[in-house]
Amino acid sequence: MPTAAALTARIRLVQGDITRQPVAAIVNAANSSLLGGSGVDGAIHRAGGPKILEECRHLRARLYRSGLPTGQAVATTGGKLPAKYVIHTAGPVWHGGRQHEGEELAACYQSCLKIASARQFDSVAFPGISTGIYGYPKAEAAIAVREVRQWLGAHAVPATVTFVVFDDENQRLYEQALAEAARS
Ligand code: AR6
Repeated sequence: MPTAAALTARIRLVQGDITRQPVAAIVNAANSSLLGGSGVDGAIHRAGGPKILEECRHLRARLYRSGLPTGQAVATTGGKLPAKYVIHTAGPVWHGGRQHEGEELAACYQSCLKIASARQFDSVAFPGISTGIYGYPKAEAAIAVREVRQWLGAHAVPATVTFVVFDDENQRLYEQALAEAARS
């Protein structure tokens, strides 16, 4: 089991646009259709170009005819992005917190990390899955930090995880969650 300091050294926090991150894979807060949307999903498809959607369409037709279930993830090319791959996950829509949203959100992080590990993606960047259009309270970012730290504690890959936040509020909340996790 790595020390708390060793785990902390493998986690980064960046404020900005996830489509510009020079990592092996970025995570897309997608939806079950896998066919694109707005928010970070729209930004990724715009910046990555049509190859990503092409692969998503194939995946829909072959593996996910009823859509990607909430909490699961699947990887495609990164197209023209600096990241070679995109890991698409379908986060939960927030319904007040009593409909297993927490477990589903945790499952999203686990599914993405499992793919990164299996495919030897050395570095992965996550947006705040579900914290935009899907309405998940931003203050619950600690879930993301906890899941990532747990994973890194037990696995060597990915070597680093970057949390990419867009707004100042998320920046502050993640800083807080990371500092708390580092102390525990
Ligand atoms: N880089 C980093 N973070 C971003 C970016 C960006 N370029 N753009 C937005 N965010 P959202 P969701 C942040 O709404 O809540 C789509 O239509 C944003 O500030 O993109 O999971 C999908 O197709 C927020 O904190 O995703 C689905 O239908 C976080 O990314 C639905 O929205 C997630 O916001 C998914 O909703």
